[in-house]
Amino acid sequence: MAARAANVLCVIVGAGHIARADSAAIHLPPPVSACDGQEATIEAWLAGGPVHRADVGPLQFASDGTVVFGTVTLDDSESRLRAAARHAYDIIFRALRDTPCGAPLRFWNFVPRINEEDDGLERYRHFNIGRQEAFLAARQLAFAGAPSACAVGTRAAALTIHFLAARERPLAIENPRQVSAYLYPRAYGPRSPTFSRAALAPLAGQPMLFISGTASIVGHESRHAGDAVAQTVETMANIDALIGQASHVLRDEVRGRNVGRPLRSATAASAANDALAAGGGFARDALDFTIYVRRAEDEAAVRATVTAALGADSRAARRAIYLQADICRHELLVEIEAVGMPLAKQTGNH
Ligand code: 3EB
Repeated sequence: MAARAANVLCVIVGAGHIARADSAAIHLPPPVSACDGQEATIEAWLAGGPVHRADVGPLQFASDGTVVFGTVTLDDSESRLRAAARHAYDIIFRALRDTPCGAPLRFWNFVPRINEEDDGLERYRHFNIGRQEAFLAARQLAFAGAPSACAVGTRAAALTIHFLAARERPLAIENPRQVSAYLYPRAYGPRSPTFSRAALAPLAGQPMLFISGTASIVGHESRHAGDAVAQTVETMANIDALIGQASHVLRDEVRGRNVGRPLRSATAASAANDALAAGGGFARDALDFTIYVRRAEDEAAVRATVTAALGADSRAARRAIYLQADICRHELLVEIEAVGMPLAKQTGNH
């Protein structure tokens, strides 16, 4: 991390690793625990310029004027989770409306008791109802073009949502092996999840790829119930499909084939151009992976499988972080997300 403390948007780090307190950065405890018990830095986002804070009510908000990191925590024990999700996203979208960085890129959702039922419906499905309602009410893209996201369980008592937003809408990317989550059939809940499989956004002058929480799902069905290793292999196949699709979209962006999509812009095109001129395209080894494992006892086997897929000596394998968390479908044991720049030119922004 070469940036000065003043340019830190946010640091998510365990107790005992408290970062410098002399900046405007948001400091957050991790909403989920590391599998190895080492509460090292889980996430850190840097900005290109001086960061200012603009907290509103329960929302903490840090920005350099080109990118925003925000977080909101809402107790959902009194009100229902559906209402808490709706309220949290209402607050976020209202705050974004008042900044030049109104385009959400990436959401991280941490949901208490995610697989338990309230009133006969799984809490993740209640969450999906509140989230989609808020997107529609705020006229945010809830289907094609939605930001990327993950949603996992947390042992914390409160619903916690982190997000990044920027000036331009990201380019949304879907996975050819999977039905878009926003088009899932009703069997998975009354309202579909609101996220794209990945999002591509120009940040720091380069296209940054945000791969959403990805699991062992083909079409819309879970695969390999009960088998954490087979789920990991399937999930990595989904990640590879997304990386391929993202490189494809990047090339199309440069060739101007995305004209008419809401996402095209001069800066996005020029950032994509620079990346391709430098021989870029996305590749596993240029990404930072976070792996969520439901059962602590599966961690060693999941880690071995991910390490083999990434290459034992690879940068990506060395940098991967393993966290223990419940996943959004009870049969899913592993969820993986990844973020990074194209291969040729990378900067440490994570
Ligand atoms: C969310 O924001 C994303 O349905 O394929 C994680 C992993 C998530 C897999 C899927 C959804 C899926 O709801 C949660």
